[in-house]
Amino acid sequence: MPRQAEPQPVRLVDYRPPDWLVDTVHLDVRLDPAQTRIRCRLGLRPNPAGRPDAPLILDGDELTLERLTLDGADLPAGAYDASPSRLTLHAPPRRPLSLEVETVVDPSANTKLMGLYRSSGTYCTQCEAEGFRRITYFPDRPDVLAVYTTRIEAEMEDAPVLLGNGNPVEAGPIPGTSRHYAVWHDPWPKPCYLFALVGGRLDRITEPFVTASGRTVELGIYVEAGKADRTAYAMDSLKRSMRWDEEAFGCEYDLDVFNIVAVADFNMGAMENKGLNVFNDKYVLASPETATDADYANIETIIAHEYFHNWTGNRITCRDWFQLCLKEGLTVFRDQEFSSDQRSRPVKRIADVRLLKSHQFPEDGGPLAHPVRPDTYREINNFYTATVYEKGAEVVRMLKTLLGPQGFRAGMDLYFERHDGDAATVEDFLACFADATGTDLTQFALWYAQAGTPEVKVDTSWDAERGIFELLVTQNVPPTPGQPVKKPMVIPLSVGLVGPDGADLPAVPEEGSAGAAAPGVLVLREPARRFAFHGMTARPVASLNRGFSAPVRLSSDLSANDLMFLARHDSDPFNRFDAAQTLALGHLVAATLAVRAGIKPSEPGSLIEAASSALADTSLDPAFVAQALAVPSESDISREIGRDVDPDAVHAARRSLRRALGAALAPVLVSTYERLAIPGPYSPDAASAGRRALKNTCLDLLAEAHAGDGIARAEALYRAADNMTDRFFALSILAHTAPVEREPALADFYERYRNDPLVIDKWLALQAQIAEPQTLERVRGLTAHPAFSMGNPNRVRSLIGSFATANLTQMHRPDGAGHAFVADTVLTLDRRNPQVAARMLAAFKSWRSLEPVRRASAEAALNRIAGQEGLSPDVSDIVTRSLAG
Ligand code: B3K
Ligand code: ZN
Repeated sequence: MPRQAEPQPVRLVDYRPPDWLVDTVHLDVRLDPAQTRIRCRLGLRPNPAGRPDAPLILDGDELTLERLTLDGADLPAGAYDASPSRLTLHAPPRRPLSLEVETVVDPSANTKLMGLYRSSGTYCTQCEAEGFRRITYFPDRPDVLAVYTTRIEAEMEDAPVLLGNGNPVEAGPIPGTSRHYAVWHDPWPKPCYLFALVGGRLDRITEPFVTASGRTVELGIYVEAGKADRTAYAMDSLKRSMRWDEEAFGCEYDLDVFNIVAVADFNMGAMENKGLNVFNDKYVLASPETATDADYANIETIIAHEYFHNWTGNRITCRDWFQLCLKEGLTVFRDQEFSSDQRSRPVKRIADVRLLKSHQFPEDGGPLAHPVRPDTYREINNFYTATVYEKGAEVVRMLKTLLGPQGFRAGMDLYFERHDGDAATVEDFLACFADATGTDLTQFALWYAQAGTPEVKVDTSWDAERGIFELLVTQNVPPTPGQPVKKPMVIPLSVGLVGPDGADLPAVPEEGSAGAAAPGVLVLREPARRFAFHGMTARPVASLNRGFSAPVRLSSDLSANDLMFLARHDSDPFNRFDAAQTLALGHLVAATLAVRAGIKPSEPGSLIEAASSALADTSLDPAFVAQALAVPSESDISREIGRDVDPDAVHAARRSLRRALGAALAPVLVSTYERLAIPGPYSPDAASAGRRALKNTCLDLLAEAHAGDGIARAEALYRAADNMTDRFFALSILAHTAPVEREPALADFYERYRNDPLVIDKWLALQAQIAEPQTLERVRGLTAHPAFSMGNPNRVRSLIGSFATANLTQMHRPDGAGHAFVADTVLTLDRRNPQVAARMLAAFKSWRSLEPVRRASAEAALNRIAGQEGLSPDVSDIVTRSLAG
């Protein structure tokens, strides 16, 4: 295979408005498993803001042109050029044109799952970011907005359900044939990445929803035959999302129908196509017997996220793909707020920050670091990252912190009013908040432009004589690829001063905090600044960055005693949790270094004390206590260590802390476990889920310590469980802590659920995560198991993705076999599905922080990939950036 020409990077500074606009798109799609014929008629006109005399260039990807007419007439041969990736009309007349293009595609052969493909017999599409060009030639860029009418035709038998964007117009049989058709019309102009169609044999549930202004919308969820009984929670989540968006943001739904289709083969979680969301079935289907509490929570969040895109993404879309965070960061913020309102706000915040630290911080600290709004890309699909999504959401959250709830809402209202129907930019977005509140956001905008996690250091001082408590706050933004020197950022630090009795003291600094931030929010804009608090009668303990108000790495001179005190008394639940985590992380880092040096780690006395007091406080939300008991992850510890990381030492240190906790707390863990093991029917609500989380966390620590009959209890729970949360948690405990009991339980689990691929995914993922040297062979073996398929992204992510990202000791085996295996898989997968391959390759993102032996092996694996001919642009981009610098 010839080496592919390096695709030229796309740069934000090169943005130019389109030369041609598309007002209308009429599609006629004749579905066929191998030869789907697409006739597409475009109503085009020259863009007054474009270049005069510009050719008309339409994007394509692996397309064959079957027919082309302009205003109804064939074009002379020299008037155009057609290649699989481009259709050019050299000198089209500068007036409104009607261009008709016919293409034929093979949905069954489409293994990239971009464009039109078949998933378990269902025809479906995925167009974001650049998949529409795999269906027809089109100016495939988000600032070309058109009104779409779609006629879909198929064999009645093959695809009795035919769905498109917008509202249904007409449908019926095609007389004299076995085929039928449906016409859909979407009145809202949209970019082509929001186009979708679906055809298949699908079951459906529907429910009406009455909007705030009294319109009735028909909601539909479509699933594979026989699975309609697993859609109730998704439907309920959808209705709650629609109501919440009306109440929290004044956003009402705008079509007569809203449809969701669940498919089994999907590159990501879900897709917000206008009026026709397509979902990975994992985020739709749930029953107590097959889904865990975490699955239910994910379904709620993702249903909400895609629905919220209707306003933040669809009604207001992105001018270009550099603006991705404009829809993604903002929509993640909105789904986080929704879930916080539906569940426990502090627990949700803890979970979100955990995710940010475990996924985004390592990205920001490694070779793949990029700004929330990148300014260059080779392959846009590689930028659907934790930085764009999760850090993007944190940036929106900081805006709210800085402007206050009213100021924030005023800015959002102005954004919807000013930009409805637009393809907007981050500047447009920020201007709304600046204008609505009279705030200068110039420096704040650096959050979108500068990569890297800011490091904030706080030094406290106490002048007992004058009653002055002072914080010296400094910031430093570390260098990242392409950005060696950084400017200081605007950092809103929510701070509390906790008095000796545990109550908050007034935290108003002497000079007032600059900016309009709420009381208790200090705003750091300079490299360093002092905040003084006068009139203090006793030395307070500073509770810093409450609620994780800024996504920074914070260090301070708080002592272990201060942290213990905060873990007990802080009125901010997030910081109560965080203080305990900081203590635990400190212990684990020291213990890891001790293990490496062959020294015995110190006893975790104060951690046991903190855990014991959390367990004893029955006034606390069980979900919160479960989070407080969860020992920082191996990836957290590795990140904290930063360099020369030995994953085996990390694992050993973490395991020994868990054992110590389990052994020391056995009696209270047993009593808590027994107290919370309440029989009764399963309910996925947050309170019940929280009780299960705490109960199972207790059991996990007991089993780890081989105390309190932990293993026997886990076996009993596995057998008696009436829901997947308990059964799978019990299985996980056995898999990780009981090598003997593990195998029969795994075999039993497979037999019970062998016909349920989503449950089998859990089984695959669990086995891939076992931290022992035999796991690689086990995973290799499972790739040949009938339940596994390289063609299904969920299977691949469950088995190999879990191994690569959630089993650090085995992925980073010192003999390099883990790296080699993942590299081989990436190469195999790249020929079939480059997006999934590239995402798996990103598991190497922290390779430089490994100790030398493992680092060399990771580098060799990356170099081997880089040396392959014919890599996809997706994999080539990740491997090049991973190795650079
Ligand atoms: N917008 C889609 C993600 C598309 C990913 C394309 N590679 C789902 C979401 O974020 O809501
Ligand atoms: Zn999204």
